[in-house]
Amino acid sequence: SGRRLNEPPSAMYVARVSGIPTMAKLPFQETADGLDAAFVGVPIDTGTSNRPGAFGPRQIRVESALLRAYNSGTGAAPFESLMVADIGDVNVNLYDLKDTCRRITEAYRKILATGCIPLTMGDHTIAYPILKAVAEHGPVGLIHVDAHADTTDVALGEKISHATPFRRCVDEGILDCKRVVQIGLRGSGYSADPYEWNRAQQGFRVVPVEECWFKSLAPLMAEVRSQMGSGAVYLSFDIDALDPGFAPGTGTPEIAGLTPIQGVEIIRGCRGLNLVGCDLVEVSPPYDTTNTALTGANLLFEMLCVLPKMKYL
Ligand SMILES: [Mn+2]
Repeated sequence: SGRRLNEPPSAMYVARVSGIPTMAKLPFQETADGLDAAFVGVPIDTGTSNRPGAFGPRQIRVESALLRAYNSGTGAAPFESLMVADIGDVNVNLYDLKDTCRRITEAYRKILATGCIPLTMGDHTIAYPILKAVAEHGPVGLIHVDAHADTTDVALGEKISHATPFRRCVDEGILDCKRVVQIGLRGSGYSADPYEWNRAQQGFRVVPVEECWFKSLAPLMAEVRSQMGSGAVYLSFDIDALDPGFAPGTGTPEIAGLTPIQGVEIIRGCRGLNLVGCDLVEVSPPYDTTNTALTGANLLFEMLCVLPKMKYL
């Protein structure tokens, strides 16, 4: 097209450890104007119920210095396909989660109005105010990867937290419930069948982790693609979907989770879908004894590599 696109500096020519840590060392710009996709941070942990860590987006950006320009597994060339930048963080209110949600929806209205696809980092509370902006043109499909269903109605008397985003979305008609899948759910519950509301009452497809153990998730994703069809889809990936052996730096870890390979299979399985937004949430650096933020950075790169209009070389 002749359009000059942003690309990360190659570590062949610019030392990886140099520079200001934007996501993938991409240029920073203030707004989404002119972008096809943008990395966005929402640095809050006030919706978290355990082991908080609001510096998740910042730490993912630091670790993302290891990312390179091409996806050697799929051939995706994101920086030859799309104009991408880091547009910094939403100006959150650390002392008022509801006001933060209002600020997020307002910020995402502006981002989406430019035609840009946001790739967001934060805690899981943010999926609700983001989806509220995304669904202003109609309900959307959802691929939700998580250890938890995040469909609690009320906790400690409050309707807004990292446990409630998809409940609020259902309340407000934001989700196309026949096009919702939740993958990797597990752990002890508040009842014997904690997913009954999701499955029986809302018609979500629920894939508990036991259905994921010991196998490739590529066949599952073929089914998910036909469930999603050609309509708008949002991908929300909670890092705690992965086994805490791989990703301990998170607030509410649950044993016996997905492998990073399965996480990548899920994201690569989204290729061809009409993705309108993605997030990677719940990275908590204070509890990160290994590579959780680096894993998060790579999963965000994989998301970028399946966005519409991607070229595969
Ligand atoms: Mn979650």
